[in-house]
Amino acid sequence: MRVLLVRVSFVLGLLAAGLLAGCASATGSPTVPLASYAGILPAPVSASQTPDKRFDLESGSAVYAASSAAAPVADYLAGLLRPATGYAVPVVASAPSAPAIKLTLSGAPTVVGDEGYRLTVDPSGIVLSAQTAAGLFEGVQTLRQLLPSAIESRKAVQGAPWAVPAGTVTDYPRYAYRGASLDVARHFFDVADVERYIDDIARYKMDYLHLHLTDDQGWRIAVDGYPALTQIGASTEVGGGAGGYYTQAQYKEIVGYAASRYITVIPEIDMPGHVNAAESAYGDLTCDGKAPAPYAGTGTGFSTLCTNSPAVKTFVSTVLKQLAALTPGSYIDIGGDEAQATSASDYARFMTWAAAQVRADGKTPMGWDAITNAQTGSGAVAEYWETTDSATPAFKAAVAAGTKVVLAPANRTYLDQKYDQSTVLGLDWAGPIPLAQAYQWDPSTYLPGVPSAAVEGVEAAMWSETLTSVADLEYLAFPRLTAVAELGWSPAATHDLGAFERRLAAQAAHWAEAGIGFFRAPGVDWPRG
Ligand code: NGO
Repeated sequence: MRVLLVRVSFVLGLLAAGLLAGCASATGSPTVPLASYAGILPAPVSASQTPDKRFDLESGSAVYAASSAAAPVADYLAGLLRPATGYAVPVVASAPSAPAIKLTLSGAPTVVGDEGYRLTVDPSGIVLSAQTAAGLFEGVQTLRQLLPSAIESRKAVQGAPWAVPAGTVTDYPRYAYRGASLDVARHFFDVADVERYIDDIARYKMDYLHLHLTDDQGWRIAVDGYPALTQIGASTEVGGGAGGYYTQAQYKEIVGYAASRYITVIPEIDMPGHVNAAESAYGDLTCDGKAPAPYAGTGTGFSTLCTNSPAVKTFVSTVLKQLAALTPGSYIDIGGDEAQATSASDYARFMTWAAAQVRADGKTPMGWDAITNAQTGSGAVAEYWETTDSATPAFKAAVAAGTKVVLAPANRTYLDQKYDQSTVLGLDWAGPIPLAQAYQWDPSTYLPGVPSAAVEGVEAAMWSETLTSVADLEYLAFPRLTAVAELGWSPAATHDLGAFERRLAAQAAHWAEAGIGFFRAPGVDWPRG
């Protein structure tokens, strides 16, 4: 009963927010409210809703994969629809007689590109078209937002009619890089936790997961030939907990799971600083040859690899080669932040060498903005995390020479920062970061002296000094993750804080059904619940 009341009060709240219109069942009794195209988040390029018409998903409805390339996304969609509806939702390879949801790789306009889609809903059926399976997947995320929020329940619910309002969406991303990072080093998150976070970011059409795999407090990936990295280097975390690591098989599972959501995993091995965990396992990575004790504090900037030593070169090239082999995507991240314990000249020489190793392994180097003090080559990606918008001359020069930029300004996109002074979780060195601050900026003009053409996209960073569970991650991510996702996906012309806040109000009922806890940020007319 309590659950029911909560659900009804959410619905009432959404009605109050003007984002849902009531609809009636075939018997005329008021039932589940109809979603609105105005609630789609991130805002689509264009959407138009047809009044008074809808498609009803019924017990006989199928998902029709018009080609084998569309089949994996059709399976994924059917998997989303089955639990709550309790319907069989078969995936079929030829046109069914009953109204269906058709997924096709033909007929989408060229403008949708590699990741966009067109969605057409009318009473006789739904057609989702794209040029790639990734585009279909992004369209499915839109479709799921147009269903009643009860579709998110993992148990069968009386949500019928499962109505989708009629209309058309044509949509594609503003930026190629729409990332979220996750620090599994300060606190370890197991495979299931990471997969849950992958699903969280997939909802909002993000396409990169940057995994911060190593830091002073923990080394989280097994490396053949260096067993102590996991035996000793993975044995703790902030606060002294048990830590943990991924075997290479588990890491591959994460990469595969992300790929099934059209998300590319970028592994980060942070160096030449942030290396105490590696050094606690192998003392010859330090210049004095002595292994330091494992570290469970939250300090930064105190450790460094002995950058000129042959043992370090052998170690780093081995690690990078194995990671490259585990990585289907093009980027390998070599960190490079806060190397205060490394001299500037050692830093430049070593990071130039490390970037060349990545290239030799057939990948593109990526790192924090300080890597622009090294020569990382054209097409390398520097991630800007500073709290000011004045990039260094070295950064601007690197961009002029072909370095690409991912924007993750700490005072905008760092999800680990508190929302306000009363937030219990999180750090506040770059914050607090209220929702509007996360949303109100334009990546294309953010850095004076950096042309918009150099900006590959944005990233929402989740550092885990204070975070130990998925619930912690979700509380800090929702809703600010969606602000970064919208900056990455939606056309600049749709940027509007008030409209964004109204879109968020429409998402909240979905989060509640999916068990995603969130911060009720001021400014949003959150449904009661
Ligand atoms: C900084 C630092 C990280 C911290 C994080 C906490 C970067 C790139 N280096 O961001 O080690 O975890 O802040 O907010």
